[in-house]
Amino acid sequence: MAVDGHAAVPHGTAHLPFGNGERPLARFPQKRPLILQTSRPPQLETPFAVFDEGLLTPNDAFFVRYHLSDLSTDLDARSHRVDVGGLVDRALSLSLADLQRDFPAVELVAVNQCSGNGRGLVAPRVAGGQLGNGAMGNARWHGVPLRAVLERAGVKAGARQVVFDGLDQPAAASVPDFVKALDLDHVLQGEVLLAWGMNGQALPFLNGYPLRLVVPGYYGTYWIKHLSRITVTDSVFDGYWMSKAYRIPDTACGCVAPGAKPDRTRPIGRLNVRSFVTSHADGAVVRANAPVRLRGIAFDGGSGIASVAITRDGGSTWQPAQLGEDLGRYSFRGWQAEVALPPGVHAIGARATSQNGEVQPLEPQWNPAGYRRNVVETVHIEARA
Ligand SMILES: Nc1nc2c(c(=O)[nH]1)N[C@H]1C(S)=C(S)[C@@H](COP(=O)(O)O)O[C@H]1N2
Ligand SMILES: [Mo]
Repeated sequence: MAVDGHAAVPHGTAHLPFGNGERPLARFPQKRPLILQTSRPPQLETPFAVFDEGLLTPNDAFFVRYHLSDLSTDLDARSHRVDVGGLVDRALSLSLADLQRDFPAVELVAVNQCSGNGRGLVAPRVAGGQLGNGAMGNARWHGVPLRAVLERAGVKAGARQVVFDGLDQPAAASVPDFVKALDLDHVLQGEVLLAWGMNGQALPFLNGYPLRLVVPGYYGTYWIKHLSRITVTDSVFDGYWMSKAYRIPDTACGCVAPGAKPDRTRPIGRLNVRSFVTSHADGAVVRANAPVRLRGIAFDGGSGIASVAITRDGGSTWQPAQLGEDLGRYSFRGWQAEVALPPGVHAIGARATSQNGEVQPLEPQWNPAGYRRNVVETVHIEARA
């Protein structure tokens, strides 16, 4: 399959909730019209209303993030191979059929969220893709645990990290290839998957066809698409995308005072806790003093959601929401709450608490790259008599 310059056909305009937030809607293969952030490489944001359609984000609406413009034009699930090498007893070269035949497959629902999700809302503004909150999605992933593949290869003593590369390449020599690494200990816990299935279908081309890494609870940056090479190393991998990019301040909150430069940084890791109202967009109008059912989603980095509460007064008082079906601790968790609003404009906030006690902050936490936004978001709803 190929994506060329003619693939993006305008389908109207989206308005993200910040200055210069107008974006064309574009239609790429296997995708419904999505918010076009860049076309080369394709970067597409999910229109927020999609998150009210259900807990699983449909494949054709799932966001797309790339760093490199030279996408493979020769992707084929029959000929694709992933090579496993480095500090192993036996180097492997596995086809999809090998993975499907030789290892027990598993399914897991997990959120893939870009580190910069919501960056366009960060103040003071920071450089990088000015995203609304649609650079996330929740899917049922199908694949084999990387641990089983590494056991087959036999990891040698002294191994420290596992390094991942996909088929996309830089279009300019000045841009480093997109290569990421995880600690071996992390991978050996067993949840990291080599996945070919997404919501019961093959991965869409733009989401990593035919094989991608799924790193439950971790930011999307580690979820390497078109995965082709896995290398076990005895060192901490220091490629550009680990040692320079995708780093956060090495402080307890991962944040610094707005505008400050951190003294030390560390690689970004787990998702922090977030929640959103999905039933009503900012500016929605409802009937005053009649029951209004608010609906939304919440998630965290894998401890699971303990509770969600609603505020109508900037955080002075909170009304508990009811949690919905539990699709697993890495999944979106639905919630709902009923309110009756007197006439006027109401600022409604939802705040989630995770099972490990993490709570969304009422004030935004800042870092230079605009990563890990998780402040309580506000939706204004107007109640009319
Ligand atoms: N091969 C490859 N994999 C990649 C990237 C990339 O540029 N190339 N970007 C990463 C980043 S930063 C994110 S947020 C996720 C996004 O996954 P998606 O495009 O399927 O939504 O892919 C990750 N995997
Ligand atoms: Mo990302």
